[in-house]
Amino acid sequence: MSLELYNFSQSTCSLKVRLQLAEKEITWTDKRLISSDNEHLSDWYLKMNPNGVVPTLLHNGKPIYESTAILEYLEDEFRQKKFRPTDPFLCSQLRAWLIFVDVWPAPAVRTPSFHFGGLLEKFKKMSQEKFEELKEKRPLKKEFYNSFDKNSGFSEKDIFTSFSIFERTFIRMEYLLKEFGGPWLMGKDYTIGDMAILPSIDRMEDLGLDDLWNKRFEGVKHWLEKAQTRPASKIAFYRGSRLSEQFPELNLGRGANSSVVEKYLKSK
Ligand SMILES: N[C@@H](CCC(=O)N[C@@H](CS)C(=O)NCC(=O)O)C(=O)O
Repeated sequence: MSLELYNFSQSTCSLKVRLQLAEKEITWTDKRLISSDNEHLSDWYLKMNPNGVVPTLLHNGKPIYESTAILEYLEDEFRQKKFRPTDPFLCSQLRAWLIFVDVWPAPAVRTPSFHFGGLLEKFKKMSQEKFEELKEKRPLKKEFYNSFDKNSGFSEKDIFTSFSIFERTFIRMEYLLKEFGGPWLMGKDYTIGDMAILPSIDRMEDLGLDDLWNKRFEGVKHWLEKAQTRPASKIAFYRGSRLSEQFPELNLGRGANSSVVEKYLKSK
């Protein structure tokens, strides 16, 4: 059996799958790409993943892409240690949540990641010509790369929109925790629903934006602490996979951008 994961160390979408592989204790090969090398835009990679993004799972030579599709695939293929409910109603609730994550917080986390997390650094060093060339090569992300200035990042309006999407996410999480009785989003069992959102909220914390939920969404705060301390989370978030570790000069980490959050909360 061969199982390879093409991924970036810091990528929130890759982390969803790394969390699940660690939880299920599956042996896999780390095909780690470096985002600034742009190998994910090369012809050989686009043959496996026409979207030109990570992650891609290669299982016995078959490429599986879209992180949520990978989570479901691994549940179907590797039955040991299940992280999806068997009850059809609960399963429908889980799927609705996975769709919510893909539509709202997963794309929204890119704005603060690029703006505060050092991801702009590689573009600052790149010529405008090269930047334009790579933008054209991106099968799905051209519009996103058009929406920011490669030297100064995003507008305050875009950043605040991302924050309000996270608030919407926290409201939904508080609802799920209450509805199914916790401690996890789907009730007593940890599922791929928790793994799907953990990397995005961990990222917001790493960017120092945790005042968005501290003191305001207690359920989310406790859920995050509990999820981060799972042994599998420690494996997936290995040293060097967080932006605060990749860009120590930015002094990221809890509370680092609390003044931005304060401004946002006052503006509401
Ligand atoms: N919906 C996709 C999104 C994948 C995605 O956007 N991946 C990012 C890293 S988290 C990426 O590869 N970015 C490359 C780029 O922007 O060129 C999934 O969940 O797999």
